[in-house]
Amino acid sequence: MKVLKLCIFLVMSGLMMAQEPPLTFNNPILPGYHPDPSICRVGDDYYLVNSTFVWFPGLPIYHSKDLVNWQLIGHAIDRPDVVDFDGLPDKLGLFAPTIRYHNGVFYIINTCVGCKMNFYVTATDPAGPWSDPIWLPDAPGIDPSLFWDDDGTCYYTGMVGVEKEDWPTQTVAWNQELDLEQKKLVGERMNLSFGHANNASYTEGPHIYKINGKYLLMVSEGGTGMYHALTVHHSDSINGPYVSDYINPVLTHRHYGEDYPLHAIGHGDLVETQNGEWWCVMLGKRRINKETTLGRETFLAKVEWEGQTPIFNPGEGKVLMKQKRPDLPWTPFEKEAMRDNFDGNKLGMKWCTIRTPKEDFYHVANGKVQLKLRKEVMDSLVNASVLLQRIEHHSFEAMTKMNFKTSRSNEQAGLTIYRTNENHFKLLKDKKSLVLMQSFKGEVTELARVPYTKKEVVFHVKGNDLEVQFSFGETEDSLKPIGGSESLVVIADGHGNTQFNGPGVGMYATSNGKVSKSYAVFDWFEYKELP
Ligand code: 6LW
Repeated sequence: MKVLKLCIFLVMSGLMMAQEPPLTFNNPILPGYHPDPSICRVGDDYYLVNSTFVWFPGLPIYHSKDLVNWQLIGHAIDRPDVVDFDGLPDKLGLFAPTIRYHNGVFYIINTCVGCKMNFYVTATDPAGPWSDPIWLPDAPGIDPSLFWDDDGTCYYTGMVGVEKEDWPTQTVAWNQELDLEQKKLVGERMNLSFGHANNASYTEGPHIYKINGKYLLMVSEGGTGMYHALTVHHSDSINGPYVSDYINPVLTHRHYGEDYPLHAIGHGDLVETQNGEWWCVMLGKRRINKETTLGRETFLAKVEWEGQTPIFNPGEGKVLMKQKRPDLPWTPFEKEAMRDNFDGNKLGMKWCTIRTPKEDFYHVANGKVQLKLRKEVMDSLVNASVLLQRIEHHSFEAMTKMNFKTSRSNEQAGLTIYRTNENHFKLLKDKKSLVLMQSFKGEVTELARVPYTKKEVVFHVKGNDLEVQFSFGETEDSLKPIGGSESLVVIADGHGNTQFNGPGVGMYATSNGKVSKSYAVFDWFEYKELP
């Protein structure tokens, strides 16, 4: 009996040890294409939103209880009729958002660049439904934020260029009262800050906080690349004057030089936990040999105060890839299965398309996705029949099983890695072959072609840092390479790519400009991080 009790004790202890929350967390907290983060807290719950440009649905809302484990709970822009991305290049669309909570209502304020500009949406449930956009035609510039003062007045804080630049790329952070009853800006517009540096470029991403009765304005400056930085400015009045903190920049990686593996740190938003800690989410770019293939990701850093001055990771002064996690209840969410078997009657929330769909082009039934072949191609600035999920790791593999046969030479379907309409890979099945194609700066190259006429095919892609290898087979156990080791520089920042968005991997079907009644049927899609 004693032995049995000892065994039970050891097993239980093992289980308890197994569930012991970690002491640290790893950055990025949201890997892959998660730029321009904004965060708010409601009680013990945290909500975070990112920019998404022409991905649809847009403005993903993530929920967390511990600032480390995040769960996608919805999108603020998820109805095709509320915004129109048609004709927009991949670098335009939904720029930096801000999420805030006031008197029982969630607000997300944002800019649809190239499509009616500044607007806000509201919801009582952050998972949605969100309201239709309330457009603010009088609000210039981008990067809007909201702040409620103690007297209940709501202020719109934004950034805009200046008419007569005293230095190149000079911009200004400004604010103005937002009358939420009339749903418009009212009163005088006030310039708050041109940034800290006397040649601060792209002062943007402004947020106002009121801490111990003083107003703190935090902005980004330097632009969303090598010189990105966070600076803070103080005032006793909401409309200023704002005095720059001597410690500026309070956070940057620009002084670490070109070879540092984490750069472009900036575009931050502060949050105070229910336990009185302060943390900041911000964007950053991880680099391999100076290349950024995953886009701008979301990072987390501790903030402590010395008077009115925020000190980021005291003693370190930089974003850390691992650090002591926030003093919050460890709350992991159930991980999604690596293989999406397309159960149910709709796609999981991680799936997006490019630009606003004008018609239903897929449906989910009987554990399959039926992707309609349409005339539209992903090389054009339209919504084609493409479904993507974010690539979130430098070492990953993706695989899908497709059922598609055609007698028409214009019909194709298969697997894609997509960054922009001009920079992507396609591994497609057509009338009698499988063809691997690369589009780089708009130049299309056929990398490989193999004869293939069977109805079913499994496509596979494996990414490892800057290399990628595509494969195919009748089953996932009989994969053979197609093409050689190709370069993921095709989807890296620069090289014709916007640095704003990020890469996705997924499914694509097209009839290349001709009418078609065909469908490509996908049984499952698998994505996983490789060790
Ligand atoms: C965003 C601006 C920025 O609106 O890039 O990194 C723009 N910061 O603040 C697009 O992401």
